[in-house]
Amino acid sequence: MTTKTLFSRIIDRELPADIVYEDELCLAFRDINPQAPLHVLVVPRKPIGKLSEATETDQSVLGHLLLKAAEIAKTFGHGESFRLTVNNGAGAGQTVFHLHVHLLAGRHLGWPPG
Ligand code: DGP
Repeated sequence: MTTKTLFSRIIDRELPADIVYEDELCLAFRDINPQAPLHVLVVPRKPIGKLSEATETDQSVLGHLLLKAAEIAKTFGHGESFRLTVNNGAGAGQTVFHLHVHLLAGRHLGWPPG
């Protein structure tokens, strides 16, 4: 038996979340620990553990996540200035092993990130 990821449980409405967008391929909800005025996680319904585990068959869903993240940024008035981040692996700060794109906006975002 495989254990559902935390984000699969949110997708299946077993856990609450502040959902801002959903469609047949992805769900987007506010991060529980926001690092910017707008901090949304864009998550594929398919529980890919991390980006480095994605394959060619995931190409369209990966593109979809980026396009939807940009659309969501625009919806919230940040279409011209936002950052997308994918943490891949514990060493890069990944804590939830269900691929997700962080959408951050609404403040100055320094470079390089920490
Ligand atoms: P990462 O470190 O890249 O794996 O990001 C995981 C993010 O998920 C982190 O910013 C906090 C967020 N998070 C963890 N648990 C929950 C939760 O139960 N609900 C929501 N909305 N966000 C969560």
